[in-house]
Amino acid sequence: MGRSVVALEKGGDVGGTWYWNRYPGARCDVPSLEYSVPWDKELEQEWDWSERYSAQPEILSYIEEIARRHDLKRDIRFDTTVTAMARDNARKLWVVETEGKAVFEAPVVISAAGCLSTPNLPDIPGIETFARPIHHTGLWPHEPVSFEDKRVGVIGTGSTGVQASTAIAAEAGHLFVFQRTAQYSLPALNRSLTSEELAEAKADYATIRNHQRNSFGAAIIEPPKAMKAFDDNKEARFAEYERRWNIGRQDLLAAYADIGTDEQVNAEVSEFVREKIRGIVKDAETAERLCPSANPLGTRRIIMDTGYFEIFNQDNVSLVDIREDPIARIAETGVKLESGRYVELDMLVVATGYDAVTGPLLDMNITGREGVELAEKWKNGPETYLGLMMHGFPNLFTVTGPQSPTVHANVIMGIEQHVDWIGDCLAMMEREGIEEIEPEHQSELEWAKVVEAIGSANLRAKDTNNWYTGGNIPGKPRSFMTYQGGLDRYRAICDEIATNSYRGFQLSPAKASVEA
Ligand code: N01
Repeated sequence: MGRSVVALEKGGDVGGTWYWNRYPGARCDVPSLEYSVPWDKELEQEWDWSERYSAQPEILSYIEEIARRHDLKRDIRFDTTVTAMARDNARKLWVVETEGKAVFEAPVVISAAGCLSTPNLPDIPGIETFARPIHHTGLWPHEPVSFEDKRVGVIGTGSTGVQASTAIAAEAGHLFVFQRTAQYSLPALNRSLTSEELAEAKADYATIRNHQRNSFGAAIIEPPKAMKAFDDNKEARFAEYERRWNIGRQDLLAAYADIGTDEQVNAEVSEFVREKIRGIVKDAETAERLCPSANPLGTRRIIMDTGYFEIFNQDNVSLVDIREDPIARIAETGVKLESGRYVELDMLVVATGYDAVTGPLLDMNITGREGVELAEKWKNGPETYLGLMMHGFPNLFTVTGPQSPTVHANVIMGIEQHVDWIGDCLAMMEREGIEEIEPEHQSELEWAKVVEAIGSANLRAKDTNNWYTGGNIPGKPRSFMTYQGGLDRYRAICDEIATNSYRGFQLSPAKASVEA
């Protein structure tokens, strides 16, 4: 677009989530052929993904290659953390302060700070006294970490804890998995990609992209059977669950459209998954503890694993059920449970997730027009229009912001939609002589109703103890932080609003153009 741009990046290099998350076993749970940028047709043809689900090092080198091909690093200031940002009303500029570095000024700021990038460091009594190595998965060291002959504890059994535990179990002297809530996980069935598969995708990438852009989750997944689950007979239903379990994607969740909305249907599929766990884990007591029951299947981000439940058949792996026997405190050399049991550890891995979606924005201490603080505006939960902009914060755009689809769709395709929309908006502003754009407050209230209506219709609304609602962070207000209506529908809404003269936004002409 011929703009002058500077990108401020907290990390020491490109990669974002794939720069920080170097923990063992870190892998994408979206198929590699779909988890790639759709806008570089040469790279699409030249890059050969090695596995069905790529591991972190391969994705990081892919991102490195994008930066190299497009000479992106010259515009990025690495190791630059934004500490505060305020709108200077008089000069119509954002003034962006950074830790120990320069102050930057820009009429427009686009936050691409991510939605899972502010690590949640758990407030477990005594955690600061642990005197042996301790690593949060999202802040993993760049140097190799050896688990050999070590007693390693992993706290957390979300997507990250499951991946890390599976990899650490292969090396550690003994692994202790501290589980507070048992979770559903489906087999990823990861494997090498064949040259035929790569060739087939490359021959018709347009079809893959077209499907991604026009589908709910930007994912290639089998559509649900065209009937309510209980209108199908039991034998056919279980055959369908079994078939989808064996695909190695998230297809099981979509076997019937009412799995996400009908409690009884969901209960049947949840039990199907529990039976699978019981079939894998040999010790019946351990299997039962691993069986999720606190929430319906799919209300939390589904986990895709590569042999997770199987590790509990190894002699060097123990499950520590901290729902039944909670952690009392962490001491210098291990974890003390309320029962008095002491688990001595050489290393602690903290896989406790993120202050998701709003955390990265609030971390930047943003003050809008007339001194309004974002933290104050969002004290009861995020208020946005389309998850793209906030009233009172002119010319501040957010990518994968709260109340946008975020991780409910392949995030690369979600980012593409946001960036294209923002790019078109900036082009419109230039063309029309608009100096500032911001949504009306009323538009935010109406968007919140849309987000809530869709969210309430899903069983997810019944499970508020996870990052989708802010329930994973003590004291964080609970709200529907994501738009759950699908990327295809979301795209149509955003496009319609742009086509209708950016309905719901205030557009302020530049002074010069007013005078003209
Ligand atoms: O975090 P989580 P994550 N004491 O919040 C436990 C994406 N992702 O990093 O359930 C003890 O899901 C907590 O327990 P509970 C993906 O979108 C993608 O695993 O609250 N335990 C839970 O078990 C995912 O959803 C990939 O009872 C505590 C765990 O920590 C998102 O990132 C890979 C605790 C946190 O689970 C976040 O996943 C990895 C405490 N004080 C992640 N506090 C891909 O493959 C928290 N826990 C692309």
